[in-house]
Amino acid sequence: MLRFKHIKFAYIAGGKVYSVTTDKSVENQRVKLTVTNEDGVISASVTSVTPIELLRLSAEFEYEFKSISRVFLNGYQSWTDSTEHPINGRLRGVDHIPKPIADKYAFSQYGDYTFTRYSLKKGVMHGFSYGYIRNYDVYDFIGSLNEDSGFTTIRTDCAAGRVLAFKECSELHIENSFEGLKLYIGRGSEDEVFDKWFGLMGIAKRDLPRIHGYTSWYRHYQDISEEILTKDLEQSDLGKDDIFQIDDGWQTAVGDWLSIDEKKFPSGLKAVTDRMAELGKGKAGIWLAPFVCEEKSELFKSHKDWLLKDKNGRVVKGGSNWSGFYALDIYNEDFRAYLKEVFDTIINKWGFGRLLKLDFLYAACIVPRKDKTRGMVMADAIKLLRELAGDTAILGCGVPLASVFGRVEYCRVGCDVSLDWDDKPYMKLMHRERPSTRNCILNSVFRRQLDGRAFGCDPDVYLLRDTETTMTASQRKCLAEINALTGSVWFTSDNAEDYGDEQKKMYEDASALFGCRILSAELNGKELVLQILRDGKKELRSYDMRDIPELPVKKLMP
Ligand code: 9PG
Repeated sequence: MLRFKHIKFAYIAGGKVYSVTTDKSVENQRVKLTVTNEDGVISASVTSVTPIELLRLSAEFEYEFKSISRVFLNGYQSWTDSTEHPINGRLRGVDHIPKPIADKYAFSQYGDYTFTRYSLKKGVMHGFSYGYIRNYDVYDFIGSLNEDSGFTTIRTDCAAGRVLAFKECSELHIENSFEGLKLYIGRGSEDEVFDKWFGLMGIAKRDLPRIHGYTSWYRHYQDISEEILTKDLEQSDLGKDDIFQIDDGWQTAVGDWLSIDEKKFPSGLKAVTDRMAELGKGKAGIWLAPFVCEEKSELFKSHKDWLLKDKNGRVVKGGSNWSGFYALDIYNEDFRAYLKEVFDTIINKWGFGRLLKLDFLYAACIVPRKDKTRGMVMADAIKLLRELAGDTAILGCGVPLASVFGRVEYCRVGCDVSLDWDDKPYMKLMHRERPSTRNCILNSVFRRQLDGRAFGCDPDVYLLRDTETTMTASQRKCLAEINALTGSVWFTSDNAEDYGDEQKKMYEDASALFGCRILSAELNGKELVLQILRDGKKELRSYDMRDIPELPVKKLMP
């Protein structure tokens, strides 16, 4: 069990720094720190009679790590690699990347790199919102109950037998009160600890149906058009309730969501949703990234006041996709009005009423404010999206997960798959959010407990085709089977017409796993071993996680 030691609290008042280490409530004339520890919930909240600036609020625990212990710490956002590690594990940030390259591609913006210290020491690892130490089938769990007031970083130092939980609050100015840390600490089986945690958060289990469908991304990337999509649609075997989701590439520029690329879609997007209805194939879904705009967009050029600024008044990059992109300020009223029009147009005028894939959401909270933590900003951003989407289902993507618990129907839990197993060798130098089929699979497995509790997990697509890909047949089979076992989203970017006997067999085998439960998952270096329950019987399945030398790419014949 994680044993609570004490709280560390520090703040600035009247230009002076004050700090205290305590396991119970303390107060002075100015500030009160209330510490409670009851029924597995530890909290530390702050009230003050004068304005103060917070510096640190953390809880320390002792833990006896064993050599067989496995450590899971949830990565910052959807795409961040999140897997179990041995107790001598390490995480790599972006410090190893030469600075000019890291700056050029704004690598630090995708994850936690600008505000989290990465250690080179073995066993020093961190994550956000929740984590556990697993000894065989016993989970020692730590999970925050109030991420809307600020994100919680959980950090282990396995060699020192220490676990720390930091509430995001440095530079936060408060006038009267701050909720602070609120942590559930529990021990039990997988179901016991996860059920208890979601119960304490007041998030009820939801029976979200598995959605089946097609997304254009991993077939055409941005190269889509009315002609291409109509052909995909006609050749697909989608049923009327499946989803046909148009991904990135329909807009003239990221950010300009009211401007459809007319060269690609001469009859507009309504023509595509109409065609779907006509064919009785698929319900309409679409991708957009509501909180960012690329450098070459009209929005970037003509609405500088909508751009998010850091404390020095500088615009904030979100990363290097497209022509490079910037974050937008969700508190700007004109920008909010624009988003309202965008959602109304997409849903009601163009007919995308079934699913919105809302992407790159982390950008909204890259910089905290004096009066709001990142967690507060992200919560406000998701509230806005929920209002704008109404009853249309949201598939969240590129988002700190705790902010969307119970608030979106579906959410991506890993990075992008790619047409390679672990992308090109030089890509391994990139950030933790980079595309990698292997990393995506591991995230799906080790975040599987969120499925049906937090939202329906989106493990990204399965790809069975043997054209354009360097993945071996067993790697493609692994991807499909893990998607079937862990997710509530069963999407592909393959064209079922291209399937030969091998693909058809893989499809049958994978979809036969729907409804089977993963009882345990062990990552032993190169091998992932799952114990699953199929028709009341236990079954072992093992998957090779090695990066096998690439195969020559078979090109798709025109
Ligand atoms: C559209 C794509 C697809 C995809 C999304 C997202 O870290 N990265 O470099 C990175 C690149 C692309 C990316 C995510 C991360 O893809 O996940 O499914 O919709 O946007 O542009």
